[in-house]
Amino acid sequence: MPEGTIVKALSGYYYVRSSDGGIAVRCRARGVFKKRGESPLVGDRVVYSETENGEGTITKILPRRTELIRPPVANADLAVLVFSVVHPDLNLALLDKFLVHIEHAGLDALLVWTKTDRIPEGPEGERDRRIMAEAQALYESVGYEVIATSAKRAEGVSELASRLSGHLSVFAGQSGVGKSSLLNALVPGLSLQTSEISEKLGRGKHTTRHVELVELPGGGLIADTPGFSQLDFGELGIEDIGSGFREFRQLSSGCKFRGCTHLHEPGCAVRQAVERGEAARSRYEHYKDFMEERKEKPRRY
Ligand SMILES: Nc1nc2c(ncn2[C@@H]2O[C@H](COP(=O)(O)OP(=O)(O)OP(=O)(O)O)[C@@H](O)[C@H]2O)c(=O)[nH]1
Ligand SMILES: [Mg+2]
Ligand SMILES: [Zn+2]
Repeated sequence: MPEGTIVKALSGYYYVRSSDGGIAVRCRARGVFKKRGESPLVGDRVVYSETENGEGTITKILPRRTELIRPPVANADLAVLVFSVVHPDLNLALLDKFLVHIEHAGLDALLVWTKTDRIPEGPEGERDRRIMAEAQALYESVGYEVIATSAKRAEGVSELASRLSGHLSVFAGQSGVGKSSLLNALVPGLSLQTSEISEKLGRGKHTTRHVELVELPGGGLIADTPGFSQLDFGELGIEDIGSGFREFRQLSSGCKFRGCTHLHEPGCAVRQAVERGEAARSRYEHYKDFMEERKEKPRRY
């Protein structure tokens, strides 16, 4: 039976591209997956059988290397967290939350700022430029790569293209930050739908409604995904939150107590580093908020 990769999921159908290329076959999933609580994801390697009408049935999902639930993509090795610097404003709490999920799922992360062209030139744009530069310095100090882009002016796009080459990446970010626009800039001839954000509400209109893999000219695949603004900790345990902060994970070997939550314990190396200005207070504040939120919403089973 043929093997292939799910390149798109839409309205209960999965579009599977066979290993030898060609157009994708529209497939249903076998009912047994649902019964087992499994669901095929874009990026999955699958075995399928062809039915007489030119469609197919997915019969088996091959083991996954990675799995992300939000956005739902299998086998990606790089998450591209897309954040606009303005319209909507940079949301670093949401960024840290994404990072916790990405670290837990074992993907590498790349941070991309978008819409740099929308910062006004001159003194009017000074504040936004400072916020952007400080955020870049902060996340680079933690060990993440950051690329600032403008899809409109095609700035940072070739740098991004070379970073993505050879990877299966997934774009993630709020609605309206410019994920689809960036993909259109990366792939000549591609025309994914995009739409203006609501200036009144300051957020996007959920234009992209499904997950789809796009081939990059320089090699590699990237998944465009629907934007979202809410993200909970779902299946993550309380200890996963601390380990989702790279610098805390490193520092925690210096905490006096094993299993230190970095909240109240004496001799906490994380809190000491924050006090000394060696770890970012903003990240620590988000950590505390997340711990609080996680306690209020117990684990989902
Ligand atoms: N000025 C400027 N506008 C941009 C840029 N990138 C995207 N936009 C605009 O931002 C709006 C939203 O862009 P989309 O690409 O639809 O955003 P998205 O992240 O795909 O949104 P969803 O599909 O809803 O998740 C559109 O009006 C784009 O033209 C940019 O670099 N500069
Ligand atoms: Mg989109
Ligand atoms: Zn500690």
